Amino acid sequence: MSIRGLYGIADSGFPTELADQARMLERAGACCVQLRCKGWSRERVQALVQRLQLGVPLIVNDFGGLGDGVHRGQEDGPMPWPGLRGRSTHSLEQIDAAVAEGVDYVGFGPIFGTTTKETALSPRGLGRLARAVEHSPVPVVAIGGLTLETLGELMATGVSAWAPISAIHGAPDPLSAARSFSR
Ligand code: TZP
Ligand code: MG
Repeated sequence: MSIRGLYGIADSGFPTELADQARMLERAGACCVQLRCKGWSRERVQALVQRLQLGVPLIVNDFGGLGDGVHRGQEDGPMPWPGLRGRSTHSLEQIDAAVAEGVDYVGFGPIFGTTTKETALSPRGLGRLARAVEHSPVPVVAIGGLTLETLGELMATGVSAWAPISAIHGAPDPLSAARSFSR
């Protein structure tokens, strides 16, 4: 499995059922699907994971030991083992620290302004993303304010994958939007 192209995120902040979001992302060609269920208990996420049968790796935000992998932010504690492991990063120093703990990929962002996640961080921009891509020995997944309009510039940085949320789940036709991101 490689982290490449569309990194799908099913997000509980949107009204469509999480399982339907996840299946739609797989159908659109996402390389993997992350379940981002903010405020959910471990048991509730576990029940969702158990009834989801996807043909791509299922990565769970925050909780380890449920899906094929885990994604954690800077404040979410050490990486569980085994499985695919990803860490959100916002600087080259954080990339170095994530690589030292043995992650399989790093998230990097927010690239642009976002309203999906409350963050005090200023947008990193494409310049810093390009430096992160050059610096990182593991695949970089761009996140934050991504749109189809800026996908070309984003890809020009050489980034391995990208994780748009509202540009997919807030689109009039999410499947069509996801397919356009999946290349
Ligand atoms: N981490 C950094 S920005 C972000 C996360 C989870 C949210 C990205 O959502 P959107 O709607 O694509 O800006
Ligand atoms: Mg987290």
